[in-house]
Amino acid sequence: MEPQDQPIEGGVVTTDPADEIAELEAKATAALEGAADLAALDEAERVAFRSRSSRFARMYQKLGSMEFEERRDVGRRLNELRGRLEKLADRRRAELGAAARAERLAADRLDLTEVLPGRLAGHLHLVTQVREALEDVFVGMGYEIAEGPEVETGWRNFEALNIPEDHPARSPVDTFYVDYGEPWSVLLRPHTSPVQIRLLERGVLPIYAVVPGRTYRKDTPDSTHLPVFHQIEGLVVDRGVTFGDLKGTIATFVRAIFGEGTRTRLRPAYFPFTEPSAEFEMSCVICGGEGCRTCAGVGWIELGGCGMVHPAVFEATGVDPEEWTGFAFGFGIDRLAIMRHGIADLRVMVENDVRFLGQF
Ligand code: 2NL
Repeated sequence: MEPQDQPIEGGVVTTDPADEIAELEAKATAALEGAADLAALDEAERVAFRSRSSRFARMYQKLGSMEFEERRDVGRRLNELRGRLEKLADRRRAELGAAARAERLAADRLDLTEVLPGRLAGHLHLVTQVREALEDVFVGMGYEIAEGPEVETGWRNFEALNIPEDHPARSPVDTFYVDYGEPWSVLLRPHTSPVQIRLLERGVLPIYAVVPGRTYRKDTPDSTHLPVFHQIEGLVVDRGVTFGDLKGTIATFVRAIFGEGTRTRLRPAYFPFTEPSAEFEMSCVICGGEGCRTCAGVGWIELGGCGMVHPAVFEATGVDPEEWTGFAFGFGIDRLAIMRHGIADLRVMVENDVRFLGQF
């Protein structure tokens, strides 16, 4: 005799409805959870509570012969049980659906890098390779990589960077504005600095970050300009950061990318978002500083700009300039890539001639 079977007077064996519901639930739960595919789940559902001959349906039919109190009680339990089983079946159906989808995606996967007879193997674009090489160098120095949106607010691109209202970079002659929100309030970022502004706004300090990404300026393409290009900017904010730390960081990454013998120098410059500001240059990759056509005879090649973060940038983003100090730098990844690989013209990067790009 099963424990839930209760003998009652007259020797008739019957079952307490509460025990029967519990047993039904245990069996149905096991069947639903154990269903190995969608067909098995449909069948388990049918047997458990959907079909008219299910045990669930039979218990429902018995309600008609019960006294009012018991009918109300058992009816409520049955309805609650149906709710739980339906939820369980829905969950299992979602699990099985996700598994089937993952299986289908894995089966449909096409390896586009596979070498077809007579074809080149695909590989990362040169700009991506150089970007990843730069990221590796900075990750090795303990920096994090940060990314942000390419469509940004004028505030994060200009006001927060202490760039005055009448600065030429803000005019629609230089910057692509987007017709969204207040006039002139949204644009395609002309540098990656708005991502660093986001890091400062977040207020999690210290910051050691590099920000690589695509940037947009209304430049006519020539050997040194593209309207869509890539930048990487660095931002360090900590207590007691010096200009010497900045110089050492630039010297270190330039040697890592261009070789240990490469020298770097800083020359005074002006940016509204740094003070003091400098341009950084490296010894010419072609002639090593002797003077050649690539470096126009001077032995040095300009890479980018840098400086100590201006207190106005800290103030705009809610960072206390009395407590925190920082440096920042920025340069073009595409320009660095053509320098590193001795390419004379930036435009080859976007012409996408695989006979050219396939060499790298
Ligand atoms: C260049 C010059 C530079 C920065 C970028 C920066 C960012 C923040 C605060 C302060 Cl949030 N500075 N970025 C600083 C100096 C120069 O780039 O010639 N880029 C191609």
